Amino acid sequence: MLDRRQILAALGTTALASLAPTALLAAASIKPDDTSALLVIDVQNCFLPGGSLAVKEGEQVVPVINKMAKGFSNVVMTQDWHTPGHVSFASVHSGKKPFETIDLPYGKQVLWPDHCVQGTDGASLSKDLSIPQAELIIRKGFHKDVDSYSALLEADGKTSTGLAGYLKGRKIKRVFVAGLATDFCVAWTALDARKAGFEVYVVEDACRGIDNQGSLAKAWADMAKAGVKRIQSADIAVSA
Ligand code: VGL
Ligand code: ZN
Repeated sequence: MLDRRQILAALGTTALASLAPTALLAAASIKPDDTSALLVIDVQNCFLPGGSLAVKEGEQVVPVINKMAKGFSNVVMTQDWHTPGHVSFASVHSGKKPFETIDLPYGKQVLWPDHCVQGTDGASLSKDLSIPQAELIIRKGFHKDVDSYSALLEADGKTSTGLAGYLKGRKIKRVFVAGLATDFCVAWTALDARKAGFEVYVVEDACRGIDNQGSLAKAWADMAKAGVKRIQSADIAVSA
């Protein structure tokens, strides 16, 4: 993607006059700074083609995220990291199938195929991610009886993962969220980051959703209501 300066140089002043100014300003208008962090959510083998909870087109987020990450000096990645026999697995609830729900002490829980079991290949981050500067990998969902879609707060709504404290300690004010899946871990992370006081952007083309019973539309509606900004990767300048 050309940045504004390159476009100006390429067009020259005559051609430029014929272009609407808004078209120029729309390109790469957001410049991540030292108070910005990219959160790369759960780009793990289980959520990619061939994985036990493969997200449709999940692999397509990888090149988009790799490119976008070049614009960030702060990158945090997350890893869904469940115990064997985790409470979110349909296989541990007799008579229940994946994508059905049950009531747990902390609320409604969608049940999933077994996925992202600690130390397994399925739980590994995609080998195609190329973000050498990533400074922290935060694991979540490691308490056997509590799920954690959010990278900040477990599903009981009170157990912190420590990520908000980390980001605040590093003076981060804006977070950009990308990865898998839009309607679960990305959305819950974005909503909790808003609650924790961060300015939050979700990069739509750097995410893919599961969309179980309308969950994708609901997630976008909840995020809009909470003041999460929905952007595209092209809106972000690659050089910080
Ligand atoms: C996720 C379902 C179960 C996600 C994690 O990363 O969005 N979804 N565990
Ligand atoms: Zn999970």
